[in-house]
Amino acid sequence: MTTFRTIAFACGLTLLGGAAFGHDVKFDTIKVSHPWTRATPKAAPVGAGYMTVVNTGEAPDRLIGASSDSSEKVEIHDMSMDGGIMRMREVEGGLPLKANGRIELKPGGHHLMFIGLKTPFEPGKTVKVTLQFEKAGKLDVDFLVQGAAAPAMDHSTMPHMDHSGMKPMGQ
Ligand SMILES: [Cu+2]
Repeated sequence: MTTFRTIAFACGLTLLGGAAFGHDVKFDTIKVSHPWTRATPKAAPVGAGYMTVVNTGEAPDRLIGASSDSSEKVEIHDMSMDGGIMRMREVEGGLPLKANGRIELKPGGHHLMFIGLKTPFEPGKTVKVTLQFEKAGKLDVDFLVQGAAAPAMDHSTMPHMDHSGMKPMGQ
């Protein structure tokens, strides 16, 4: 599917610094560090999740999907600039994870997209997510909800970001 979306308002705001706190979840050959998400305004349709996934095994693996009771579905997204507008799309086939490699899901890049939120994400709470790996299988991870008033945007990493195509966060 090549569904380009312009609903970048939730995961397009590149508020960095969210990895300053967090926790690790170890599962056989997979370690997930600092899984976190951001608090969402009331009635927000989507949220974004971030984490670092480390493959400590000797064989490659692949993050092929995720699910959560918190939302109707969870997709793996990529984000890119297109003519000054930030767009994101679902990653086909998931994210490859090399042997002894890592993938980082972070603002402005790959992220989990929670679509159809059932309740807002509240600061200090956790969002339960089941990650699905091709070889390692399912891994339950609690994503910490960070306050929406996160540290300011770092334009040095995304100098050409244009917010004009985004909806406000409506806080
Ligand atoms: Cu997204």
